[in-house]
Amino acid sequence: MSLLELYDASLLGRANQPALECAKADGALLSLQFADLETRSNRLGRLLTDRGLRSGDRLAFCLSNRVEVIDLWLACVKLGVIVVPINVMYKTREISHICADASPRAVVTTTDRAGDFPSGVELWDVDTVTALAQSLPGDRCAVQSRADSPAALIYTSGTTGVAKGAILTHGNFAANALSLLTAWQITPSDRYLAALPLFHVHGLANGVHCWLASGCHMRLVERFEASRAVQWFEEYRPTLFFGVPTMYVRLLEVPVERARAIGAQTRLFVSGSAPLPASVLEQFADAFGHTILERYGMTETLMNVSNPLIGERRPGTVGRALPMVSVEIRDAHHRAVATDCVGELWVRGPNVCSGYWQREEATAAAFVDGWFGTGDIGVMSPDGYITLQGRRSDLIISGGFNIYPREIEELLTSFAGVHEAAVAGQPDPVRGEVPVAYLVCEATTDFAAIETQLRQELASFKVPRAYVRVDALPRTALGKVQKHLLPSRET
Ligand code: MCA
Ligand code: AMP
Repeated sequence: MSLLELYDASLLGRANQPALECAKADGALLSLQFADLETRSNRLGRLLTDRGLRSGDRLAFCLSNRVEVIDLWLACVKLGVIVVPINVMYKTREISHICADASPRAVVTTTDRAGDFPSGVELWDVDTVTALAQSLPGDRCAVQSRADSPAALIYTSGTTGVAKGAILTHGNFAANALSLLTAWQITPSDRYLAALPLFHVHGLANGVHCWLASGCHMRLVERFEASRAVQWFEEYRPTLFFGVPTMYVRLLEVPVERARAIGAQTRLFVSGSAPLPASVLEQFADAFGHTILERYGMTETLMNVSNPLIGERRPGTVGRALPMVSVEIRDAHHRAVATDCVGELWVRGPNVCSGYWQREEATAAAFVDGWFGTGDIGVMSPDGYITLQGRRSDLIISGGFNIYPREIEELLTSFAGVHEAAVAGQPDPVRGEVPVAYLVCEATTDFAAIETQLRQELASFKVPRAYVRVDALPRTALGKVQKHLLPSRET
């Protein structure tokens, strides 16, 4: 099944229904029906075809949330072109790796970002592309994709710190959407406030796909801003909100009467991408009158596990396996462990990616007999609720964005005078965790100079919030750094 068949119930079946609203460059609200989205993406598809893009080619985008990302996604799905989203916060080094690995035909971006791209990468200005497409025919021209045809390469890192492109197929996105629609009972009468970035799975595979597959209404905002969130909730009156824990922490600042009113009009608040602290869940319930529904997923697998819409949303757990998804907790020898015993989560289902782009070894290492090893450690209760307890790797999650310490450690040790480096997550009440760097270095090492250089090379959320000089890194007999023994500190 091509994803387009899933979208057609909305694009064609609900053609004259309101579909989407978002702010235009001048601040005025743009309102579109599904028929408008169909025509806009057909026109863009013509332009992509005229520029030589064919099924299986890659096209990247590096954009904040805007309607053109939706046009681009739909046009690519229609043509079988594989979309490569790039985090807008990434700097040249991070972008260069993705471009070299995925070799996209072009990157759709804004002119102000041109300096961040390596030479040799073809850049298409989003406004120019949109303007040119407007004069092209608006009738549909689509190729037939299959469930196993790749729809997107989404970059995510393993313990190595080298980002790999998870190959997500039409079938993966369709299965995820159908599973969430069923589990969370999303219907055409829902109103979804989309504040998550569309370059990640949470905003794209969950947000955009629940919208398109259900035919509900979506308000797309450029990015989440705590100071404007109340206004969006009060004006748009969403029934549905998906967020990362940092967003819910920020929403706790909403005055209590307004929080109650927002809660009264909203049907469902979902949290994921990072652990939701039980205290936030409780405070949110007091203020908004809603128990946030927490779920768990990964870029490679889309959504695996969710607390129920109806039934007990158990605090501290991520709930039970979603429809069509099998979850097993296993020991190091791939044997399933008993309930209440700790192990690694393995998953299998139509939601799981087909592997990593052009990385056979990494793909082979990730799968055993069709099961994918998530690297997440947890336990399952006798009634199937899963509690996550950590990760096999030392991944840091800050504001819902992933940080791989190894990437930063390698940069740090490239500075003259820095002999050894370890980066560890420090608890943070708003972002969940923030990175802190521990350095074995010369007395003359200039942390400010290191910071300046790192800001040029790393997305801002990856830049350490503090630098700590240590005499030595605590290591095991085998030389592995024991990060839990690093001195904790105030940031
Ligand atoms: C944050 N910043 C951004 C954006 N978001 N810059 C550009 N575009 C964005 N979308 C930058 C800010 O400029 C600032 O940079 C810093 O991040 C913090 O921003 P601030 O306004 O203080 O925001 P906040 O209140 O701390 O909230 C941050 C946030 C953001 C909005 C919650 O972290 C966010 O959008 N997180 C979502 C991540 C996400 O979608 N993860 C899903 C991954 P500076 O530091 O320079 O001041 S997919 C996944 O994990 C799996 C599959 C799953 O289960 O979902
Ligand atoms: P990513 O590689 O960006 O797809 O991040 C996926 C990782 O985010 C998972 O492997 C988990 O470690 C983490 N994650 C996602 N949802 C949750 C959640 N609800 N609670 C704790 N961790 C989560």
